[in-house]
Amino acid sequence: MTSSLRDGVKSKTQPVRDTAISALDRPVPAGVNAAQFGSDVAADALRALNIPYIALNPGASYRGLHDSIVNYLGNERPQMLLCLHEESAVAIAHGYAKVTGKAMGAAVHSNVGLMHATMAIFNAWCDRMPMVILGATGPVDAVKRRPWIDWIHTARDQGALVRGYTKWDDQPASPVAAREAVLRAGWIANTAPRGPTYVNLDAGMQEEKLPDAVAPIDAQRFMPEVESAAPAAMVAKAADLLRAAKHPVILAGRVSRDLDAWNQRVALAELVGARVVTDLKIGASFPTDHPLHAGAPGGTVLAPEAAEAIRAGDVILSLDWVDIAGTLKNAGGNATAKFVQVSVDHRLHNGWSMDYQGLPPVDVIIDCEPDVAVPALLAALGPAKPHLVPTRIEPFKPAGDKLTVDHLAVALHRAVGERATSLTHISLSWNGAIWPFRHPLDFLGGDGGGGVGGGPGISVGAALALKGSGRLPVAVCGDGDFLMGVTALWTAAHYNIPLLIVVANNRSFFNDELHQERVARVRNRPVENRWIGQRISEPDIDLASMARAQGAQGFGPVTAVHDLDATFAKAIAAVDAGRVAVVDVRVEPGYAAPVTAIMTRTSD
Ligand SMILES: Cc1ncc(C[n+]2csc(CCOP(=O)(O)OP(=O)(O)O)c2C)c(N)n1
Ligand SMILES: [Mg+2]
Repeated sequence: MTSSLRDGVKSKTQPVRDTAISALDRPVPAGVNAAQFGSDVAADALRALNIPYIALNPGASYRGLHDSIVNYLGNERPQMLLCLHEESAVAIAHGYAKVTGKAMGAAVHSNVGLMHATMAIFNAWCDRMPMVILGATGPVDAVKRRPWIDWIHTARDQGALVRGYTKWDDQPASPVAAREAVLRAGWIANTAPRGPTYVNLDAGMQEEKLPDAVAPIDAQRFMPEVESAAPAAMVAKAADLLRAAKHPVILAGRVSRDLDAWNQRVALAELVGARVVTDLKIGASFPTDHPLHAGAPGGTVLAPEAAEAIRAGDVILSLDWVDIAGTLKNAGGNATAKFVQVSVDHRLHNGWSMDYQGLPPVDVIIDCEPDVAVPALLAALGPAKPHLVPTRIEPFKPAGDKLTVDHLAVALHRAVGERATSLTHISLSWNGAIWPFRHPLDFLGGDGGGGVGGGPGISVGAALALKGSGRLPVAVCGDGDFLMGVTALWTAAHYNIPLLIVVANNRSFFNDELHQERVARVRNRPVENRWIGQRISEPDIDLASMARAQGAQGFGPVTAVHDLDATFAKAIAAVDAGRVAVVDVRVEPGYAAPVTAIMTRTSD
């Protein structure tokens, strides 16, 4: 791991390979040093992408490529990370990208593996995270197909399964075309707006013996680093607006994990005196205990202070905010403010997925990434003022003595103390007021697409990227989320990726209990029935045993507030010793009062 990760990931740095991981799954030397088959050429291109790992679940459609990675590349750069489900393979690549900003690889078998992978690909797409997904089809040439199995695993247009939520896909017809496709897939995935790409390698092409040696190319020249610049005229207009603003607001949205860029955002907010709003859907973008931060960060529900700041704002600067129109609606509207949008996201929008959200009013658009626009705005606005002193947030005191998610969060925060910690995932029940974020890696954001089950895999991928950085990776998952993605933990256990997962176990798909309550209220039917078809009990599931079954260390169930501290201390010690630790905390069902009020309201 590069030392810069300790201070903030430079978006252009790649973690170096972890020697404990690279010592695993070593093949006997195959003595192969020249490409002989179609898939060897694709493997060469994969190596040129400079990705350390490819998370996969195997399948005959890509047995050619599988052999090339093991016996031609020697299972390094990329090294295979075996996963028990395609959804976790893709989620691991997603989590890795959340930390590094860079694409990892994932490989999934034919149409069926890709079908398993779809939800995780959608999550990564909505989260604008890069990854290169390699897939395969049975032989396109029907003459080469094995009876039955190759026929069911061959589809006319396999990429169509994921085309609505990938940036680009291809099915190259020759080894040289496959090389080009893999390079293009890496280049497009890593270029903003980032996202998953998919290359479908014909089994026949992979297994074809090369008639002649393929002439080498200088692969890096085919993947130029794309640096976009902030258009000067638009920066000047935005700076004029901000300079004249009396109540400026910054919506700090999708930004990098870079610490310099973080500090520049703080400088900009301080220079213009803007209130800043952040969002739990995405990674930390601004210190949440800074005096200019408006209220606690929220997800679907805005803190009252944030809503008030937005309503009162005269100039609102969005740094690639996920949903300007929806946020305005939630805040109660603002018909007079001028909007400045900094984003390249519009380049990605398509007709399949509406994750682009409502069309917002925009008076000035700076068509580049926020990390590029903010220094340009600072330069246009003149020297920054001295830094403000951070506010002291009063310690949060959970109400009552029944164990709630708030008790869990307070005790967990106390248990990690002052050490650098990355929250790799949070539960739907999370209360943003408890845990302040002071560094871009303190919080990595949500699953992107609202696909439950991503939490464990995303956290394994993030922990992989953080390994050796000195940061403690900690995930808080709902029990529903954990149960859907639990087998991702085996991959973490096998490859010695330390990680702490705390399960906020309310023994329910509780979010949907609130939906049923709302429907019952609207229809004047008994709300007491909201739990039916939602509760995960009788029998209660032994989550610690499920963790142990994957090779992790399982703790709990913790059922009393006074047992939290000692259990978290033991679990963190296990993570420090290199283990995956899972703590099952039995929490009372329930969300924070404002969230419950909004979810169960009877009017729109
Ligand atoms: C793949 C998928 N299935 C179903 C849903 C609908 N859904 C949204 S939240 C939720 C409950 C999740 O349960 P859990 O992780 O335990 O969190 P809790 O609501 O209990 O806090 C469900 C089923 C979804 N978003 N994604
Ligand atoms: Mg639950």
